Formats: sequence, structure tokens, C-alpha cells
Amino acid sequence: MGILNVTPDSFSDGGRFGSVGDAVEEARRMVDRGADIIDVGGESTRPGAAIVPLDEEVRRVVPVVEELRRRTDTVISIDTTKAEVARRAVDAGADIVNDVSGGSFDDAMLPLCAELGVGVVLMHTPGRPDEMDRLGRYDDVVHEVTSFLLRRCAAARAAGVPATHIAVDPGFGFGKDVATNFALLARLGELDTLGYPVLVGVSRKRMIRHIVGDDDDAVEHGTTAAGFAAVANGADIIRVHDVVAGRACADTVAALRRAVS
Ligand code: HH2
Repeated sequence: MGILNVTPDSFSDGGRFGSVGDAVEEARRMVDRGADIIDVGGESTRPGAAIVPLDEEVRRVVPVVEELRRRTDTVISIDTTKAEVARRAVDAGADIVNDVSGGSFDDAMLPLCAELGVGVVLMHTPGRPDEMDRLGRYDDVVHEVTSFLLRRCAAARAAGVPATHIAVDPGFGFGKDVATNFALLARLGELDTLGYPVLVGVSRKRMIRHIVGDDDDAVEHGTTAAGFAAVANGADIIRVHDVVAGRACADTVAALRRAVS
């Protein structure tokens, strides 16, 4: 899954695109380099990030989704917690809703996903970006993340989303300190008990910078190493900025698995 942030304030690539055409070109480059899914996001989820009004988020993402749909048949996901943004993006051609709140910020989200028949990624977060710093104390992070995801998957199923349309995500960096993130990465395989595909987003996050420092090359290599660990430990999809490296992680683990099967 290649990340296409159309925000002015994202972690690492905010404010890159001057126009819809630039953003769509970047998405097409990611597809050429091996992305299976393009994740379009119009609201930064960085801790402390400003909440983007609905109209502004729609204005950022819908033209990009529309143009991307017109020019490619790639799978498009919309990274939003707002049902109305999801509805408008799906109308414009998105196939998947990637909700970092697991459908918990907007009660209309899960019924909408059921109604539209789209896939949904349910991610763990202990709270909203503006309250994350005071949240996230865990006795057993895997247990707590798994319990949250179980509840959100049950809510999605109750709203009418078929099991085949759900993926889960432990939410690296969302209300979790570095040690907690690495504990989750090491024990990622335990999420298999949920029975849904697992998506992981570690690309360029603070947990990587904590290990390798802020040098751009080091952050990329650290991201690749963590991406490899994620796939080796059971991730089915990795959300990355650098698609070439992400693809290499997935293909290398697949080759290792073939060698022992
Ligand atoms: N992380 C970010 C945003 N969306 N979605 C899923 N499913 N999993 C994640 O880990 C995830 C996500 C945050 O990363 P980024 O897009 O780099 O930054 P920003 O939130 O500032 O756009």
C-alpha cells in the first residue's frame, strides 16, 4: 500500500503536491513500482495535528481519487475517520476505507461501509490525535490491541460488513511509545488469532527515528528493516512511502516462504 498524503502537515511528505495532477502522477509512479493499493489521505493523524473540517478534507481528497480512478484501475483506499468523506471518496472511485479509529470516531462509518459494500481497515488507536499523548499506558499491549480490534470487528460485522471485507491494523505510533511499538512488532503474529488480514504502517515513524536517527537515508533503511520484520511476522499488507523498498520486503519474505514450503 503506497501512501499518498494530500495534506500540508503530514509526518514526512506533507505539502509535496502543488496540484491534483502532481498527486496522481506520484500515485501512478507508485503503481508502476509495485504498489497494489494507493492510500489517499487528506487529514494528518500526527499527534497534536489540527482537525481538518469536513469540506476541506473533501476538497483535498475527492479530486485526487476521481482523477486516479479515471487514469488507473488500481485499488484505491481513502484514509479518513469521517463517514461523509468516505462516502464522497467512494462515489469518486475509492474501493477501501482506511479508518485509523476502527470506525469509533464516527458512528455512521461502519453502516456506511456495509451499505457501500467496500473493504474496511480497522485500526487500533487509544484516542483522538489531540489526546494521544496522555493515553496509551498498557499492561499487555498485544492483549489490549487485540481486544479493541475484536470489538471493532464485531461492530463492523453487526453493522453488516462481511468478514471478507475487513482487515485489521495494530496502529503503530498511535498512543504507543517506542518500546510498546517494538513489543507489538515482535509479537505481531499473535494478531493472527483475529482471523483477518493484518495491515502494518511503520514507514518513517518515530519508532524508526528513535533507532536510526533523523538522517533521511537511515530512516529509509530503518523503515525497510522494520517492514521486513512486519511481513516476516505476519503482516499481509504494509503501508509505505517508498514502494520499491516495501515491494522488496514483501517479495523477499515470499521467496523465503517458498524456499521452505
Ligand atoms: N498511519 C498513519 C496514517 N494512516 N493508516 C493505517 N491503516 N495504519 C497506519 O499505521 C497509519 C494510517 C500516519 O502516517 P503518515 O501518513 O505518514 O502521516 P500522517 O498521519 O501525518 O498523514
